Amino acid sequence: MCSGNCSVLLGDTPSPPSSSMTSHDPGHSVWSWAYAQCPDVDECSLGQHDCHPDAACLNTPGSYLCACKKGYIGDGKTFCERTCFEDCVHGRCSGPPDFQCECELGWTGSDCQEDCGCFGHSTCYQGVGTCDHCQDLTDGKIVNS
Ligand SMILES: [Ca+2]
Repeated sequence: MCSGNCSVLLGDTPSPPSSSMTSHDPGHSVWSWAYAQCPDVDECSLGQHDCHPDAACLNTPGSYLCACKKGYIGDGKTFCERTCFEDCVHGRCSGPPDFQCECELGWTGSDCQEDCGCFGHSTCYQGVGTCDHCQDLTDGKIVNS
């Protein structure tokens, strides 16, 4: 880990040229590379990360990120706890043991993103457009959709 200007010596020579050390000088051999920043280390592929076993490692310039895998939530390093696999858009996660989305009234689908088509007045466990329960004078299939 280094900060600021970073030079990496490539040639094994006791006395590199005094001033010009870039690789673009014609006729000169390459003594070193000078980087405004250190070349990035891919901590992920090198296994030099401390991501949680249930997290994915994402290499970034100068660092890396840890993100819990889909279906887990946490900081990616110290903990990744299981949650619903889907984001419950119009609902909430049931938690253990099932970790299924529990949809708000009128929404369905594994991620509660499908509108039942019941104007928010009914569940539709038999499918979109079939309102299960009579609430606020809605029942049965929608005829004008
Ligand atoms: Ca990196």
